[in-house]
Amino acid sequence: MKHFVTGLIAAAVLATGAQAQQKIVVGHALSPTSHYGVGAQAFIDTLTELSGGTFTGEQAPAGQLGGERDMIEGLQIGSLDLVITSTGPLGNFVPEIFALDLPFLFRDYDHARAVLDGEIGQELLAKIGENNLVGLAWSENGFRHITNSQRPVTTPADLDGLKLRTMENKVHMTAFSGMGAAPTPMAFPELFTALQQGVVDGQENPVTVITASKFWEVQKYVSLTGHVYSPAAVLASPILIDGLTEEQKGWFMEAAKASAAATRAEVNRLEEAGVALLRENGMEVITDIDKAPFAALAEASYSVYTDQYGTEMVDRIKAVE
Ligand code: EAX
Repeated sequence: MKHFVTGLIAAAVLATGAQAQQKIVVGHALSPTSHYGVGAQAFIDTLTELSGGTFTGEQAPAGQLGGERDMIEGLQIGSLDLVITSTGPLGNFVPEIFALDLPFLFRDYDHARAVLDGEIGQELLAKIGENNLVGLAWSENGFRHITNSQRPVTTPADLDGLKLRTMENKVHMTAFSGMGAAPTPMAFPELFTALQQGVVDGQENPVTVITASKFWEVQKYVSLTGHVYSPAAVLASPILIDGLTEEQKGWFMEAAKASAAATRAEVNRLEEAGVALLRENGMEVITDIDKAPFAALAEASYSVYTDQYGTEMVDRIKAVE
């Protein structure tokens, strides 16, 4: 609530001047220099520019305002304006989104981006809009890989008994149970300490997050399993958006697109440079992985989505060139 109220007071005070001004708070889980940080700044800069300074903004990075689930709830009650979040907890609010979390569904970055930038992406943003949230744009986290402190993981058998932090997402948890790990769902802000203290042995995240969070300080091995593509969404509070004029809504849409583009560019950069960075920081990177046995065991998680919605969306996603 604090930021919303602060925003209102700032707007009221400044309304007595030449032009009302409103500061938008953009929450995310990672560091200000991460791919989300870059995207948050692009949002703020674009919005400020398009609005001629009527709107300004600031980042609330590193889970300052809670985990991704907490921040999404913040949007719904209007205590937070904008969030850049993985889809990890989003399916708990908009179950159709679980389709995007299915393992080994997206072939590569081009495929994922084509799906999200096309008809399917638009449909899913609209679904978000039916659940007391506003989906402004699809941004990106990246293909996820497994890290751990115990042993090199090259086959599913190596996951046996490994306590692995997953996102609070039942598709992911079912997938990792199927692959033989012991999934432990946890909000991201708790993860570094949990790894440090050995509460969990491992976790899975894209190179972007592993580098932004310096997981090499607490993890030895990274296996490039690329087991699931992790989209991110630029979400806004409906309470904020409903109060805007059509012109202002357009600025927010444009700013969200600029944010997603900046984040994707940073994902591209880190996909190029990231593995060397992991090695430089002492991680053992296992690149030669046969994905087929992981995929076969993770298949069970598809029913979390298809039992409710059938296979149509999955087939449509696969068919996108
Ligand atoms: O959105 O929770 C997670 O592992 C996410 O990938 C991370 O917070 C970035």
